[in-house]
Parts: sequence; C-alpha cells; structure tokens
Amino acid sequence: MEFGNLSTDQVLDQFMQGFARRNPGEENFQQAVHELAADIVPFMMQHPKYRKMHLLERLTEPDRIITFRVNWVDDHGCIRTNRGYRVQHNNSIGPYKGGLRFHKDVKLDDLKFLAFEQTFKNSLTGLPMGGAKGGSDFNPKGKSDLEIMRFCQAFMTHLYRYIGPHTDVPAGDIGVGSREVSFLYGQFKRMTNELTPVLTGKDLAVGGSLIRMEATGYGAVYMAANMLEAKGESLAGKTAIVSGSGNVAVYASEKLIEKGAKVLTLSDSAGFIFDKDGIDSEKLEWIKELKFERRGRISEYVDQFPNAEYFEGERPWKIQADLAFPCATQNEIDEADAKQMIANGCQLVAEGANMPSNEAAIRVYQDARIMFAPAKAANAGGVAVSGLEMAQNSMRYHWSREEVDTKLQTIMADIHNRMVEYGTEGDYINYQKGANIAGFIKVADAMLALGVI
Ligand code: NDP
Ligand code: 2IT
Repeated sequence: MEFGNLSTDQVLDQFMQGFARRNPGEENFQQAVHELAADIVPFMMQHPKYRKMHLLERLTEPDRIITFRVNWVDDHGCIRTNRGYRVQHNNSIGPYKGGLRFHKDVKLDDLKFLAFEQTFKNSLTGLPMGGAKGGSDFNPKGKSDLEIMRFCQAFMTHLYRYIGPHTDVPAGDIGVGSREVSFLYGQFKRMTNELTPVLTGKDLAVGGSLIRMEATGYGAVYMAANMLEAKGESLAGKTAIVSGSGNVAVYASEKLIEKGAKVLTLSDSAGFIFDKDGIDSEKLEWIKELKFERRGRISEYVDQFPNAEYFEGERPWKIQADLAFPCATQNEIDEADAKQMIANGCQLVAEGANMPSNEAAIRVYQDARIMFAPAKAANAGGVAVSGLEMAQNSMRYHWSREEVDTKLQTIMADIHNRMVEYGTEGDYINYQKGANIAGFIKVADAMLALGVI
C-alpha cells in the first residue's frame, strides 16, 4: 500500500476499489472489510511498519478456500446434493478456528466475511486461535434427526481431510448446535479411528465444555455490563429488545433477566414477539423447550402467553427500549431501524450476531454517541469458551461451570479494556475503532514475526 500524498479517504477508496475488483459481487465481504479498513488505514498511516509489509492486502485475502459437493440420502430415499465450504482465513496466531453455518441461503460471500471477522474476534479473545468459517446451503428446517445425522456424516466425510486439533477446529453457528457438532465428531472418529478433539461446542458427554452453549449470549451481556459500568450505570431496571430465538438470543436473554433487565422481544425469520410484561425466567424455560426440544416457531409464544403480541414479517427495532441485542443474523438493522431506536431512547447496542448492523446504522449510533459494541467484541464469548474447551481437552480435564464462567467474564472485561485503550476519543469511546485496532495489532505483529509466507 503506497500512500504518497493521498488523504486517508483517498487511500481507503483506492484500497476498496482494488478489493471490490478482486471480490466482485461479494457485498457482505466488502462491507466487513470496509468497516475494518476505515479504522485500520488511518492507523497504518501512522505506523509504517505495518504499511510497508502490505498487511491489509494480505489480511483481506483468505489463506485458502475449500468447496466440496455433499451428497446424502433423505428419509424418502431421495439423493440430495448440497455444497460444503471451509474458508481458512488466517492462522498466524493459532490453528484456524470458527463455526459452521447450515442455512439455505449460505453463499461463499457470507463465509468469507465471517472468516475475516473471526480472525480479529479470535485475536481479541487473547487466546491462540486463527480465523475460519465454513458451512453449507443445507436447510436443516423440517429435517428429521436421522437426516441431520446423515448430512453431517456426508459433510465430514469430505471436511475431515482439512481439519485437525493443530490445523483447523470448527464449531457451531446458525443451524449448527451441539447435536450437529457431535454428529460431525462421530463421523471424524469413524474415519480416523481417533477421538481427537477436532471440534468445539461438542455435547458434554463427548468432551464439550460447560458454559459453551451459553457463552455467546452471556458474553454479550457481560460486555454490555462492562460498558454501562464505565459510565457508572448497570443493567438492572433497563429494558432490552433482543432479536433471534436461537442459541445466542436465548442465553443473552437468560443473562439479562438474571441481571435484572426486562427482555421485551425475541424473533425468528418469520416475525417477532413483544411481551410488554417482560419475558421472565419461567417463560424463557418454555421458549428453550419450544426452540431446542420441539424446534418450533417463536409465533407459538403468543398462544402460550396471550398478553404478548406477534408481528408477522417484522423485526423488533421499533419497540422502545434502553438496550438492543441483535442476535439473529447479518444486516438485520438498517439506517431507518437505527434512527428509530435512537429516537426511542436506546443507549446501547451489543451485537450478539455477526455484522447485524449495516454500515449506515453504525454511523447513526456513532453520530448519536450511544454505546456500540461491534460483533467481533460483543459476541467473542462463544469462541472464547471454544478456546477454553480446547484447553480442557488438551489437559484431559474439565473445569466447573463457575471456573469457566469466571474465565469468560475475565476475557470479556479484558476485551472491553483493550477497546477503551484504542478507541477512546475525548469523552466518547469508539468501541468499533478500539476493537478493530486491538484485534488487528495482534494478528499483524504475528505476521510480521513470521515473515512473508
Ligand atoms: P441459531 O441457529 O441457534 O439461531 C438463529 C436465529 O436467528 C433463529 O432464531 C433464526 O430464525 C434467526 N435467523 C437466522 N437467519 C435469519 C434471517 N435470515 N433473518 C431473520 N432471522 C434469522 O444460531 P445462533 O444463535 O448460534 O447464531 C445467531 C447469530 O449469532 C449468527 O449471526 C451467528 O453467526 C452469531 N454467533 C453465534 C455464535 C455461537 O456460538 N453460536 C458465536 C458468535 C456469533 P429461523 O429459525 O427462522 O431461521
Ligand atoms: O461466530 C462465532 O464466533 C462462532 N460461531 C463461534 C466459533 C467457534 O469456533 O466457537
């Protein structure tokens, strides 16, 4: 990257033009890279050692992308074909690490942006993990347990060549929970004759970690608590809107309730529910059974709790609340949603999902100077406990719930402190900038140390 006499904006534009040419049509990847580069280009202009070594160019090109055909047989005996992927983005600070997403809309663009984000998120955790992401356009909705198992086995039959406890350690993401991870693990064991811990998020019965299931949602709430505390405030008595009703949303809600906040909404891809009385722990237990046992839809909540309302085809951002936890998927908050949230008095957004706010929405948060924890920091608790699962597996030992939870809280507090260190701008903490720079430095220093490889 040559800067000459160009301004920061010109350098950024020039870089992004080249990047878009190399990754045509990949809008999510371009968005994620632009969000990071907007903070890293000015930083590099002040730090020539990174600039000279072309680190931004190198860090925006995945190390390797693997795609493969997955054939499996459904319950009716029909042969089905899906596409599988693994994007190994960067392994400078540790083995490739990141989840697998099974969702009908999965495209390479999504996995490239997610693997890129994962590299900086994993760096922020302080644990030795590189960045990767994978998945398939397989649609798990409505599939039987046996179909899920057969798909996972077929997927691993190809993937097993590329992963290993020191090479690449996948985990779950949308559509992949401990059931799927454990089926994948079973097939890895069958193929290699080894019970090597090559995945995290495993069922507790086969070496999973306590608190892994809860970690992403809990971590996002711990992050929000740290941010509020920095302003002399707390979660108690605050209202919160949460999107999604999967792993992240449910456990973010659980921790919010425990901390005395009132959770007003949850959603899925068909709509959202609004419970003005608040979703309490008893109602949340019912939701866990609905989502994780019966695999039902969030609309069923209003049949069970008739005081609540269901808004079909809508997202929860118009509901007035102090706090927002987007925990469903990418680009679920746009500029108009963000403006509505600010007008309603929202003070804090903590991203449980990956890239849930688009760039225009983030500008609205920053212009309004509200607290905004970007995904790579706010949802790092999940992969952090994955790192702790790897550590426990290596020790052939396990920690108690309390031990893992305490370590998770420490990691989230450390991430908060590092964002404050690099993101403080007068009396405003630009957490986005703090996360981008702190996440970048650790990976960049490792790449400098390893040489041009
Ligand atoms: P789950 O599969 O458990 O739940 C996903 C939830 O999001 C469901 O309620 C789903 O609704 C909803 N959703 C998915 N796609 C869409 C869409 N296109 N539009 C609207 N709603 C949608 O996944 P997780 O809870 O694990 O993941 C949620 C987010 O958190 C993702 O962005 C993921 O990358 C991120 N994340 C997950 C981590 C983890 O450890 N699991 C770690 C860090 C981040 P429906 O059932 O209708 O599809
Ligand atoms: O986005 C994420 O951080 C995850 N889906 C978790 C990855 C992991 O390896 O635990």
